Amino acid sequence: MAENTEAGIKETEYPEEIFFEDAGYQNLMMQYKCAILELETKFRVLDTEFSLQYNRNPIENIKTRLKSPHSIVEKMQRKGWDLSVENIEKNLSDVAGVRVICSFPEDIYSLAGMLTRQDDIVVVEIKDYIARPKPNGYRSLHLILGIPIFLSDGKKHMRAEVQFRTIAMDFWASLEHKLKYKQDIENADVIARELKKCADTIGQVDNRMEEIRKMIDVQ
Ligand code: 0O2
Repeated sequence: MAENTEAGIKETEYPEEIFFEDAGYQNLMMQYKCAILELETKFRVLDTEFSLQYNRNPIENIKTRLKSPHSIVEKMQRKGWDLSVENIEKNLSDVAGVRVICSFPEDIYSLAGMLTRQDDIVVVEIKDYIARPKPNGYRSLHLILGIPIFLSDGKKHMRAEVQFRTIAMDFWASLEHKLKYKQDIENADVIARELKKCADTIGQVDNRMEEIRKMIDVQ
């Protein structure tokens, strides 16, 4: 908030705080929350049906998050976009985020296929970091989707990011994310090399576990 001083009106250090209290921003965030709810329900329905068909649950866990005001400001500044409700909606695809943790790599592609074949879902972009891991070893399947939400005054399509990972990929990514934000780390390249080795091992273990499950399934 701006404050009066002897020298006159002093600019606030955090003018964004006013923006984030704005009704337009709050309304947009409410809509993203609805998109998260819609997606989460779709995944729970698919998991329930899959478990009856195959006698196991492909989804270990679903995590959802609304991008924090701090992360929104950071990304808008990094990309050079002015902070406005319109610009957030137009440019950011990951304000609504859903992370689906699966048991096996094959489940990721089955679930992604089942979801994207639904006729109310629009596929905006697919980034397959499992088929093509990032140079640091990061693995995950990212989908940017358009999903309808039904409000009192009609239907609206919202964009959302879905990340699919196995338990092992998620373990790696969570740890790597924490380490990345540590300041003044010594031996950064040694650590990066070790993380890459772990990521590759994890990729192999995921595939071997899937083979073992298939061997058990045929019995
Ligand atoms: P948070 O807190 O997870 O939401 P940009 O978002 O512009 O940097 P882009 O192309 O949109 O780039 O990103 P991309 O590749 O689709 O990845 C976006 C998200 O994927 C990240 O969100 C992470 O959640 C995850 N991710 C991508 N690469 C890595 C990685 O190397 N390590 C880990 N641990 N996670 C990764 P945010 O924005 O970082 O934040």
